[in-house]
Amino acid sequence: MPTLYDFELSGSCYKVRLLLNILGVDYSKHGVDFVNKEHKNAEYVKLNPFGEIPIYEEGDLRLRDAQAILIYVAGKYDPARTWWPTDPAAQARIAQWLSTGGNEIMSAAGARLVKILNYDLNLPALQARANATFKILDAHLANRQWVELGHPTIGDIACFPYTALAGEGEISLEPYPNIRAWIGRMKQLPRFITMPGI
Ligand SMILES: N[C@@H](CCC(=O)N[C@@H](CS)C(=O)NCC(=O)O)C(=O)O
Repeated sequence: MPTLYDFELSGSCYKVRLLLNILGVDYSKHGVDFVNKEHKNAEYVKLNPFGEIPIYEEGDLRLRDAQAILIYVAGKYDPARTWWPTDPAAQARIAQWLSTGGNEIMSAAGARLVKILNYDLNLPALQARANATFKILDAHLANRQWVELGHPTIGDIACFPYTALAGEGEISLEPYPNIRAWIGRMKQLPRFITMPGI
């Protein structure tokens, strides 16, 4: 059975929990004491030299990075291949949003860490970068229901948590009606699960 190194309040771990639940995959959780920086201790860094959560283990496979994990889980556990289709152009379209979810949108995650765990980061810069990203995402969603392909994919899952949690970093989604509508659609997905703050 797969194991997810997990922290309940992590949006990056939640991305993986959400897809595993949607696809009905049985897995066990290995709790990481993120608040007390267990992810930086020597034992943990042997598993992920970047000192970050999540980590996903299945048999001999160990993966770090939520986006990589989404690709693996969707490729392996979604026989219909709707969440991560096999067509190269479809994969590349989705990968654009996997990258956005793991990069630009992480500015909102950083802002949230400042507000909820007192991280010493540049809050206004993070909020500004997140807002610039949300402006682009909102425009992209103006004539679409999902980030690509007209149906939900792992691109949506990668972008969802830290967008939906933006308020915890004091980033308002009020200016972004298309994002708010997309969040509403995400919450209606069959087998959707939530996390604190969403
Ligand atoms: N590229 C990684 C980044 C994940 C990430 O930033 N995780 C945060 C928690 S949500 C973390 O472990 N940060 C390390 C720290 O704050 O010390 C991914 O997308 O999975």
